[in-house]
Amino acid sequence: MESKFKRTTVTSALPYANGPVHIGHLAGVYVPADIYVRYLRAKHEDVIFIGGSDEHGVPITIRAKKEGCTPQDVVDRYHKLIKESFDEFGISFDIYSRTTSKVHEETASDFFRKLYDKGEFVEKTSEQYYDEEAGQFLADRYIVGECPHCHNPRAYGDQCEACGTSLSPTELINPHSAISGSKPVMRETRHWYLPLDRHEAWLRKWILEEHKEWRPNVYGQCKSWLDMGLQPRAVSRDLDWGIPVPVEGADGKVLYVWFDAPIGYISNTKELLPDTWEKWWKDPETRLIHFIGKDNIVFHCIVFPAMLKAEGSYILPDNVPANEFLNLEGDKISTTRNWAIWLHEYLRDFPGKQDVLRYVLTANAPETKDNDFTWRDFQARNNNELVAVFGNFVNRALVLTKKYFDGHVPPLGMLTAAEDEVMAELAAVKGNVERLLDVFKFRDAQKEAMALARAGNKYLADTEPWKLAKTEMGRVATILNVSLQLVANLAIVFGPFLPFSAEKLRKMLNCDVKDWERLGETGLLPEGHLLGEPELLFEKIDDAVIEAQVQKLQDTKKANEAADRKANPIKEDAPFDDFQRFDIRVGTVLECTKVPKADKLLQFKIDDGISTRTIVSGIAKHYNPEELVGKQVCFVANFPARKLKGIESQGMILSAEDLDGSLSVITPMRQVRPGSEVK
Ligand code: B3M
Ligand code: ZN
Repeated sequence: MESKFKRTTVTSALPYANGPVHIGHLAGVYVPADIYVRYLRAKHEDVIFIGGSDEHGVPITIRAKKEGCTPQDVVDRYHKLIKESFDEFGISFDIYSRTTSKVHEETASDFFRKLYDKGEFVEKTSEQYYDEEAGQFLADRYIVGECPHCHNPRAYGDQCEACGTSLSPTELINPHSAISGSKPVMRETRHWYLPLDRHEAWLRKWILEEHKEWRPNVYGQCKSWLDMGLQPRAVSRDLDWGIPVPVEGADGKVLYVWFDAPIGYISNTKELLPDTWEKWWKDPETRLIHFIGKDNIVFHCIVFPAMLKAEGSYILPDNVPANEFLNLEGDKISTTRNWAIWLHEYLRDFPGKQDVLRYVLTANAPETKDNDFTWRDFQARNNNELVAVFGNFVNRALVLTKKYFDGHVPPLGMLTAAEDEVMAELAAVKGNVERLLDVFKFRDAQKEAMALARAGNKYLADTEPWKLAKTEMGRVATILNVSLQLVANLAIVFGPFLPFSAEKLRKMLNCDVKDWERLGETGLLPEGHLLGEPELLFEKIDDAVIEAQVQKLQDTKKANEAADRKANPIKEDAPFDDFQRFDIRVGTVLECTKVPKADKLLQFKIDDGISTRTIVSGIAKHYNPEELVGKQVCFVANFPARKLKGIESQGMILSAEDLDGSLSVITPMRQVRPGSEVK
């Protein structure tokens, strides 16, 4: 199909430079974007790949406060780390710059000014949360409280990370300052708003009618935003970190990070191509594609397009292939809880195995729903697919050629049904992969590429050339010729997905074949061509290596649980009367024994001053029964009796829970008469 486009501008979300990047970033945004760009380059299309760090906004200043350094220190450190991780994973940006660059500050500032001059903003004074202790307004993540939708107690003023809803600070229940913890007051402040309501009509038509091909998750999110009705959005903030609002009387105000960050795509293009950047952003023959994660959909499909339209000279995105989230071992990836596989740590633990992670993340890409990364799956895909299928096929083809033909591509003889079958697979692969990549179905596309390796592997297993070596050298030659052509095709088709392995293959084949148009050809390697040295393309990953990674995550989980207990907040106010209804007494332990077949339970006989009562308590892991005999304990005396392991328990012994979950029985400081009331 002839495309109406001459060139493609590919952007990938600018990660906040407030921490390292993890597998969720890679899976959601950067690997798919990189596959796409490498694919277009292999087709010799005109494409640029724009990336960079997002260095403004509250996430950065919060991190600086936590670390006791300046926001500039934070972004300098993480920009470098992030950029290195991307480089190492072969994310082939044409530029990876930053939103603190001079070009960006000018570009964003001019952009604001242009909209301001055109009357595209409305100015409004409103009351916003203000922290009197810290002496500042509480924008976005500076305010935390309970989510009105899912009741997560740690939702932010701009978003609840538990349920994904975007919020405004005034929606939070029990809001408090993330800086001082204090209860904020309302104070008046003046800001500039982008009146999205004015843009609603054309946005509806543009997205809902003209972009029905967008992924269902993207289209659906846009539709629900549009159906709710769009509201004006503030594009400035009261903060001291960011790009100053470039108008009179705006002291102490900066551009909202979500206003300047997407302009970063434009600034970075300008920095890359100072003379020709405009054609990549303003020519209707340019196709603009934004790769992002699902939490950024509204900004890229509604807010940024409205900004571009308001400016007037820009094109709009043609597609926004947003991914859902990747979870890790069943739990949501969380930077603050260190529940992540950090790229720089992966590289340290698995040097040279970038492609393995790329492969697994694509095979499990969260394209249509959230997906889970597990180390077991990682190992299985490496061992059963990359090693046992792809690597095994390549290795056999090359090693046998070296053995029987001294590393020269042998001549092709008569073809049989086995060749017909594998050639049919080869003939189909280009069309199959293209059809999928053209619509951003990376995971299925990679599956098709793998199907070719599988077909090759099966072909060798079926034809068993090693058994024919003494008797039918002509047949062996044919089989190896066909196999080597398949290997050369694998180098092309896997180029976008596994760039390091494709490079290795080209070296082993001593052939620089990359050209996508040649995919499917049966004569990529001429007869007599001398191959390079065979090497292992992938290697098995042992159980011990995987177990160490699983253990590391378990340790993190334990540490998080301990921290949660520490952070265990005080419950809501309760009336004194409620407390008085509980009859808490001191008793002396007369007997204490383990409950058979219950590893947590101890059975007590307690002198309660009136009689002897039996209480069963779940503290067996924390005490030897003998230690407790003769001690005084506190217990709730008026709970209805209940049966535990067949024993009737007449009360509940009180303990304090420590950070690590260990329990310590509550005991009065001085001996008291059994039956004394605790009040
Ligand atoms: N930095 C949010 C994020 O990292 C934001 C993306 C900006 S893209 C212009 O998820
Ligand atoms: Zn929520």
